[in-house]
Amino acid sequence: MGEQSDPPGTAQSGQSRPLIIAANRLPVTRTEDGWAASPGGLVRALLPSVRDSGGKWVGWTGIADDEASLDGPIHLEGIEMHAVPLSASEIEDYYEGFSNDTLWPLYHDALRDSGYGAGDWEAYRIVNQRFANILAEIAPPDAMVWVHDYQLQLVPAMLRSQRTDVRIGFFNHIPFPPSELFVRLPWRNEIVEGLLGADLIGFQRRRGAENFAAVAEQLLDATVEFDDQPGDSRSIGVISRPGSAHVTRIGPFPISIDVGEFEELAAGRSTRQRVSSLRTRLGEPEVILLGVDRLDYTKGIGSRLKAFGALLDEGRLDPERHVLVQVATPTREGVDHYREERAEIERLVGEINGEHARVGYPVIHYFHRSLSLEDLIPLYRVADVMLVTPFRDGMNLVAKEYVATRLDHDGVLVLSEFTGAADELTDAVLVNPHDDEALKDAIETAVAMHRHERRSRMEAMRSLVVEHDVDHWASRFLAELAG
Ligand code: ADQ
Repeated sequence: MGEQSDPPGTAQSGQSRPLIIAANRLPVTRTEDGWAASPGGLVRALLPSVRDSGGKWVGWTGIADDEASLDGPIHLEGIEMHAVPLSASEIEDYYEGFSNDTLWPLYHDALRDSGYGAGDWEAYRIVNQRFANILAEIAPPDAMVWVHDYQLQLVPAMLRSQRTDVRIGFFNHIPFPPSELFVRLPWRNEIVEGLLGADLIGFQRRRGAENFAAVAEQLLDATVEFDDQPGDSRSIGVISRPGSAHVTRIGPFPISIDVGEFEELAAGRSTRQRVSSLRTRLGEPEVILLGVDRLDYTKGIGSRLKAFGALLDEGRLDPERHVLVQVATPTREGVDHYREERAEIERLVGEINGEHARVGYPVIHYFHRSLSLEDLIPLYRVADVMLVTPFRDGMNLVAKEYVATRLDHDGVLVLSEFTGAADELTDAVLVNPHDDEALKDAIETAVAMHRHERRSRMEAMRSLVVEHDVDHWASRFLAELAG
């Protein structure tokens, strides 16, 4: 871990109210013998506080019409997990429909054909109410309830109307859009009302908090006061409404990763062995470029591939010296836009390899699959240039993971200005991914960067990531929520 931090929600916040986490998915997977925990960095950061405070976890198991959801809580990792049952049609309407086909593109200013279906909204409302009802039933007196992400924006107010003793936090993992976009949403007032049920709303960036403040003022006649000057990346704003004693604090809480885990795996013997064999298997190129993303249209994978292909076409990169590895995790395959995105990416990979590959040596090595950390980290270690070029991204943890694994203080990060990570990782080669020429220039700059400059930029980024790891994030949020 980058710094000695107290478990979130306990020592730093000076209290130990039971901590309840609510998120769309429970951190569990079904196995032949029952349930297994499936913790990522975020879950690992929160589990100790939930367990030590006698807290609980609430979410969907990931299985439609899961009868086991009705069998009572799942006991794993020393905590009680409460499953929220969802039917197949609710998954289609609440999750794939309203969450992923309406809110996701709108919040990422990735506007597609309008997907504002009243049926999807109704399912979203019903599922949010179900979460709130379960939380109201299982939360111990005076608990802190931390609700996560855009699938559950109505839960704070729905819970507050049933339980005034609990403190309610909400964290938005994705961007919060500017009001010009947000007000397209037919149910815009309901969403803002829902969120304002919270005592504290965290955003990845200051800009998200400001965007939310603007819509609260515009739509609900709220008053917002920030405790500092606009532009301060850490400040807290207070939102109040006429005739209501309840106030909501808002602010930026940039999320991070479990740095210690990445460093440990990166330093391990098996990683070192895999790194050298990977370079050999890729044909000993001079420069290995890497992209690692969920296969999502917001991640800008297609533009990145086109920029790489154009640099080869123009002779600015050389297929014998430069190769790109692109790993794309399958995601949301039930949503049409995702199927179209996959087809386009695979067409581009075929086209560019068709033009530039030699027998036995593709210029793009493409993998459509999810990798274990044991397979992912050697890729980060072998990559001379990491390409993180989303059109919009709340934070982007891949950028931080890459930096955390570079124990050699080498490697160049090309990073989109439109990620939350760009606020902190200012020593990356920052780029506007909508600008094709700028994208090509940024890749070329990264490939040609001198070792001395690579080192000084990576050292600066590493010290920032090491200091601000996921425990730091969780502790700050929970201390503010308790305060
Ligand atoms: P995501 O959109 O999923 O998260 P990101 O932050 O990059 O984006 O996290 C992706 C995670 O998946 C990383 O931990 C990465 O290692 C992993 N991953 C990606 N491809 C993989 C592969 N092929 N195999 C295995 N693992 C892979 C949302 C928001 C982000 C925000 C996070 C956390 O969209 O902006 O940073 O939540 O708040």
